[in-house]
Amino acid sequence: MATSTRKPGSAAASKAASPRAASGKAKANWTIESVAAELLRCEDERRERPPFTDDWPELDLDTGYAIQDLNLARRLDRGEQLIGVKLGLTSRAKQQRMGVHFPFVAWLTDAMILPAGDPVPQARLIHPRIEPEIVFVMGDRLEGPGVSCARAMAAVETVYGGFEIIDSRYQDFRFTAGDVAADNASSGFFVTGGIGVHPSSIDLALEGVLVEVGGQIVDSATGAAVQGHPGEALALAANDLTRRGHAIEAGMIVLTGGMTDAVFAPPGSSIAVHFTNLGSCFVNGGVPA
Ligand code: OOG
Ligand code: MG
Repeated sequence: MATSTRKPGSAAASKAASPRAASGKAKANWTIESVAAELLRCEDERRERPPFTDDWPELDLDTGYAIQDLNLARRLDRGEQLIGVKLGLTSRAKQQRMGVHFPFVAWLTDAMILPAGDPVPQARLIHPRIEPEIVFVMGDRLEGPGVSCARAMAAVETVYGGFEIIDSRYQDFRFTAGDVAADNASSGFFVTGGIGVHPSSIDLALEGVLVEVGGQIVDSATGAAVQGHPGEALALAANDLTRRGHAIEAGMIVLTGGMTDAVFAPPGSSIAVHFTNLGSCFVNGGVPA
């Protein structure tokens, strides 16, 4: 894959948490390396924890991205393949729920693919939630700066409906932008639906989705909920990644962000997302881990 893994940025890498003597309680002296290692341990051990910014308020978005990139390198070192990118908090519904009011970008590897029809892998997850997303498969490489929605859409080969299973490593999904960027935007698993169309054959701003939990429709949206048009989210990702020294490569998958608020997916639950033109995807909450 041509996309390189950036070394932790020197500006961000030089920041570290300083113990707060004033509180009278010794605080962990977090660094980019130690936060990255702790997040991967939490993921492997299915362990939730408080957000790092409780101890390290200076952990900002750029520092979070440095941690995210370090953990991408660790994921690749252990044999995972980089297959795409995901956007987080591109809709107002998601931003309002999570209390972070701007979008950001994270990585997808092949370990995050869930075959359609598989249950939620509870044994690998802490508190999974499901959100419907418009998904792109890229035909051409996309690199900023200055990528527009139109140029972004011209680089898309196929559009799918799908859903993401997010799983924050933070207790109660409580985090700041820096925490959640570090945590690879709560990545867990994702599923793409069975109907793929060329972008010119669908009006994505008007593409509707219904979210069904246990046979009841609990939420709905159209593609316009995602930055006005999911192509705007793709352009945003290309421009943001260029700033970080990366590009969106041909063949990559792009999850453009939850269109509605996410719904919990405990064992025994039964969830479906129904798109106007892009078909339906179903997932079973499975059995307790
Ligand atoms: C952050 C991940 C957000 C989306 O599509 O907005 C995300 C979270 O909500 O825990 O994947
Ligand atoms: Mg998502």
